[in-house]
Amino acid sequence: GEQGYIELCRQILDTGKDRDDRTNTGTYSVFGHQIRFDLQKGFPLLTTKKVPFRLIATELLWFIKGDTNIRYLLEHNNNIWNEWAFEKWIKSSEYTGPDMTNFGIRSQKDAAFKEEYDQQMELFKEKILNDDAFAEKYGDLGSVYGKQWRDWQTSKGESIDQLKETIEAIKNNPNSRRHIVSAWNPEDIPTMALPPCHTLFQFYVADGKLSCQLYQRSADVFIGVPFNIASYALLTHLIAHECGLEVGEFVHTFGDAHIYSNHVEQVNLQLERDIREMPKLKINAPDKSIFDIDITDLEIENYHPHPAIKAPIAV
Ligand code: THF
Repeated sequence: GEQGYIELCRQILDTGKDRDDRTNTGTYSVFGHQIRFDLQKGFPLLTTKKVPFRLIATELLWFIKGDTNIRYLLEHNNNIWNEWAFEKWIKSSEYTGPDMTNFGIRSQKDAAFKEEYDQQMELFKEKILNDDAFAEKYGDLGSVYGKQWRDWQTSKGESIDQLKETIEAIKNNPNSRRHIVSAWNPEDIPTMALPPCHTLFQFYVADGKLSCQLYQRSADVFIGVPFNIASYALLTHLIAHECGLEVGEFVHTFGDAHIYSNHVEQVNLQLERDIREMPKLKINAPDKSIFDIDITDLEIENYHPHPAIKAPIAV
């Protein structure tokens, strides 16, 4: 449960290796770790800081739809993938605004630059929302999660709907050991905005309960992991709902689990806080399929977390 998350944070700060990374932010990291959540005991939205369920749910529904364009997220007031699309835009020959190279790091260190960046980002978002051709070209993140889950391209030019096939297999052959969805497609890695961090997941059915295990190759433990836990817990609930099963466990397995050096202070604050009772998830759509459920069908009850903690995201 949440205690496992807290222990992972402590372990990284106590024993983590100090390493440079792709984003040049610097991290402390451990390799290989596992946390388990019993979904019968409540929905694992962390209570030691407020985690925005609405953003997690709209992102997951976006994956489930097979959508890879941030326009849908922006329409739902969800900004968590903007930086990755924006990066593609500023690197294109059509971009003629001020130099935005390394905008992530620079906007943390330079207030005047941050103002310029915020302005360019607003213009970018407006264009994604209002200009269809622009959105098609620059809103798309390439073959990220939604594409691989719903429309994996084979060498024969066919499409594989991994998510649908896995759900059918859970219904028809629950004991199978092949309920796997992979987002890791070696051929597509070079054309992705970001190679998938949550790489592969597997389902398991026992005693009428559906469990899910995720292998996450790279984990931003302070910002990303609270989102990832809730996202896969929600996916497990939605598939269990679809298949007439109860929920079992969510097992979260990590490769490189890291805390960015500019998150250490925030993590230390979170570690001082006591863990509260887990909230409950309600799916108010008894007969809807997982492919039709929308955000208004989902509700979190009894969520009384400690306040949110702000931190910069590494791009
Ligand atoms: N890159 C990095 N460095 N960390 C990640 O967690 C991450 N992701 C996705 C892709 N690349 C990543 C993006 N997911 C937020 C949360 C999840 C994201 C991106 C950003 C974020 O900013 N969360 C804020 C709240 C934001 C808000 O309220 O609008 C937070 O404080 O939690 C992990 O898969």
